[in-house]
Amino acid sequence: MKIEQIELRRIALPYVAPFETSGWRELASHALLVRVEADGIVGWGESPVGIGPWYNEETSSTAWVMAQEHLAPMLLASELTQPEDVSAVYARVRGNRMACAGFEFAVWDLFGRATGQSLRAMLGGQRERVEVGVSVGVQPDLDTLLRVVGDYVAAGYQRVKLKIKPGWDLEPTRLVRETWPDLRLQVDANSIYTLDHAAHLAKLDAYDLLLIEQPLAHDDIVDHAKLQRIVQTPICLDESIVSPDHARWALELRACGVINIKPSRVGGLHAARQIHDMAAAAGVPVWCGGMLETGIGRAANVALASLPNFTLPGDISASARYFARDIVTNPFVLNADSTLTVPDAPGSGADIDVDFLDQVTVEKVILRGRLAG
Ligand code: OSB
Ligand code: MG
Repeated sequence: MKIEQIELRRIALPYVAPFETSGWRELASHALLVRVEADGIVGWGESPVGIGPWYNEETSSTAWVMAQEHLAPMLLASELTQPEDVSAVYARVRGNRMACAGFEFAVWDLFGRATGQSLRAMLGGQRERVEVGVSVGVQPDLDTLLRVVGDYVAAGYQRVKLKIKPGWDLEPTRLVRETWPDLRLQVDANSIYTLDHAAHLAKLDAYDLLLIEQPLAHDDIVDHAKLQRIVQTPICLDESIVSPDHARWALELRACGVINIKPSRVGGLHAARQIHDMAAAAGVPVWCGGMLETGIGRAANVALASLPNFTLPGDISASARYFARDIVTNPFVLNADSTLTVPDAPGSGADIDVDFLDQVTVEKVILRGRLAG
């Protein structure tokens, strides 16, 4: 199969509330969307890049440039027999994995729609529903935190993740744990601490947490291995695992007890599945992280999370937790058992709301392959 046409869009889609981590604050999705077309069939993908290089090195602007100057032309020049081929097309690209992932998702979606297979079936997923939780940003004060967490618990979320940073770690965690003794609870530091904080981080062991996510540098594995020997709670790596090789290094060094897999962070679903398989072989559980995706990226995450070693709840909340209105006509809704239902329609199952998408599109460009003959 040859991709005949690629449409790229950058969007600005406001969140229902600002999202604040240890290092940045975001008010809207600035994702790059990729629409691929071949033989009259269409596939959509999302690169959930942020406005600045705060989570990883990519931004909405770098992805926009990469997509037009390199990634779209490379894909248009390639012959594809299966979605996994996209990894080979982009093997020469250094970094820029989120930009690549948007194209890769779109090709999976296209192949699924062309063959009538759901993304879950193509990936080998088994579950019909996946357990999910909610990621709660840094709040202005403890009263607000209790109200926000209380609202999510009341909405049916059975697992909560708190964003932490120095000055907003032990107290918020203790308070939430005391208020909800049985809640499945975990924390995420987004790379703000150093090994000097090891004794401080070990105090989190008192709060019966599922895991402590990415406490140390975004590109570190070795110091996390040292920290895991001091802290009892499983360390979970997010930012540090950008490829299957990085997962292998972390597993060999026992740098973490859990891996957060975000397909966008590792360049796509094929690499994500490889990491899933390696972690399963090592006896390390994984869960699906999120990047505040729209309904397009969310569908890819939900399908991936149906694989067997995704045994911890994902950061894949219902669409309403992020957006007043999503860019799909079939947004994800939370089931009473704190799960989302995995779509079984062909491809990702996401139905694009093109009218609304047009309203939130900031820039759009169409690229075509060289005509045959
Ligand atoms: O570190 O997991 C993270 C959002 C944006 C960037 C990084 C992270 C997050 C989240 C939110 O924690 C997860 C979600 O609900 O999509
Ligand atoms: Mg994280």
